[in-house]
Amino acid sequence: MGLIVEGQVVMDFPAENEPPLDARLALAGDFHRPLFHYLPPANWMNDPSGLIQWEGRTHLFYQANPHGPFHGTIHWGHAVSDDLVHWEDWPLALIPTPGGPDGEGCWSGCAVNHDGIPTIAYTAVFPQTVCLATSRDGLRTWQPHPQNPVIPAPPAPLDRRSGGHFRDPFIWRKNGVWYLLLGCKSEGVGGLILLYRSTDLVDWEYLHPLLEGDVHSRDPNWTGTMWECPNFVDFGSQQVLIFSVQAGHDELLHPLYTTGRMENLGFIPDQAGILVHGRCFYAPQVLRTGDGRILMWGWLQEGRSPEACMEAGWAGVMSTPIVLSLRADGRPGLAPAVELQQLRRKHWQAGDLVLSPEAAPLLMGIRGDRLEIQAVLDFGADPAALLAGLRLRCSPDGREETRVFYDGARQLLVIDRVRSSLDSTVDKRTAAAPLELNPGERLSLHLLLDGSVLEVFANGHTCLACRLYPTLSESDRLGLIAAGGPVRLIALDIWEMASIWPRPT
Ligand code: DQQ
Repeated sequence: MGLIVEGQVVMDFPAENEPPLDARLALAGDFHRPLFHYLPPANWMNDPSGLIQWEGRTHLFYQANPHGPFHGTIHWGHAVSDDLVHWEDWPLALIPTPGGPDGEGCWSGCAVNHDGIPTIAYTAVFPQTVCLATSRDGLRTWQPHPQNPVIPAPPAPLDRRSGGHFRDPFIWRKNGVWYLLLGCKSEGVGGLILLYRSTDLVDWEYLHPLLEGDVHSRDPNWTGTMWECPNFVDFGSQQVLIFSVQAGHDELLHPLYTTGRMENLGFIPDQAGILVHGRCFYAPQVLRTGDGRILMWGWLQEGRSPEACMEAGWAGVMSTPIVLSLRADGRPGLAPAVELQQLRRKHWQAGDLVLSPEAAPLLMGIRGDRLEIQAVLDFGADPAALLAGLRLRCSPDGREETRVFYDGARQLLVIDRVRSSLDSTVDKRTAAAPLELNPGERLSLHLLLDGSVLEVFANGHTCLACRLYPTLSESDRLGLIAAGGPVRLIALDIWEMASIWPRPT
């Protein structure tokens, strides 16, 4: 059951006869390990893939390496939920077939309901091709399609310029026709999203690039060299493309969005930006739920070394479920799904107090490393000179702390990790997102802290995520910050959050 890798014991993925909960228990006590965000029992995970609702249950597949906490021989892991919050581990869904088109891995893709037959479209490697798998037993086991690969190579015009990088099928159906997007690159030009269509999911006609990047432009954001994991989200009057940006070789930046309108199989772009800031949240996938919401999960990357992941025995975690909407100003709205509220336990409340720089108040008696925090701050008529927010994961001696604040002068929402850990090997770069407050607009912060995971949502549209690795077990204190002048704290709510697993893990 264990595998020795370079002197370390690495948990092997639980086989059918080894209940996943036991594998989870083996990692209990690791205070960096999240308890209310989904992650596999052990080892590696990356992108969410194949999100689908089937007979009232939500199926979350994900990129998994069952043989260790590193990216290699990628399989599809599988978890199932009744409420979007608690998950059951199911057996691996896709396993590379030696000698087959996916012999070296089953990379990202999607799942659709093909007239009653659950069908996965995924990236088989190497070379990168699109393959199908179907299930006849309620999504438990999956069989390869006899005509695999159904898209065997990049389209002729991109044969050489893509360098074979074309992957991550995303499929939807409109008026009886299936449409498919693939992420791609054109050397020296930029990232691409390719559009295909089909009537049977097997024969695909390549149409054209739906969106193209410009590797030479930085306006409004650099869009990198390769686009991965495209998503098409239809809000009726507007459509949104979401994709993740790779820079150079293997450097993963962040997901971008472009809003616009799909017309005559073309896409007319409108606004564009970074969907989630912090260089941690990557490769999101969306799911339209039965009640009409668009939910999104992303992969929260580690911010520690491969050696630290080997020692921990796990790497990668799924983001919280995020509701994606389109706001009146045409920008995406982002907020944690309300289902998370069932995990709220002990509650602390404070309100209407003035945070003055002289008395940056401590939150006495409140401790925790699994918390939901909501704070409403009023910066008054001129926020330009002010800075205010929260301190968390603080040690009593002040050696470790992470600060989350709004900097009015720079109009930035900031996660300052410079002193987040005494470990010099972990990522402690400051993460920031632009955020402009309209005159009189308050700042509504919504934080989710879960071991090493920190997600920050602000004013229903700005989102930052990153990882924290404090070394001291007592780094679980909280405090408030104010600088430049007084800021009013209108309301503060803090909840301890329950684990999503039935036994302590
Ligand atoms: N991860 C997958 C690829 C995808 C990348 C491989 C994004 O299919 O492009 O695990 O993280």
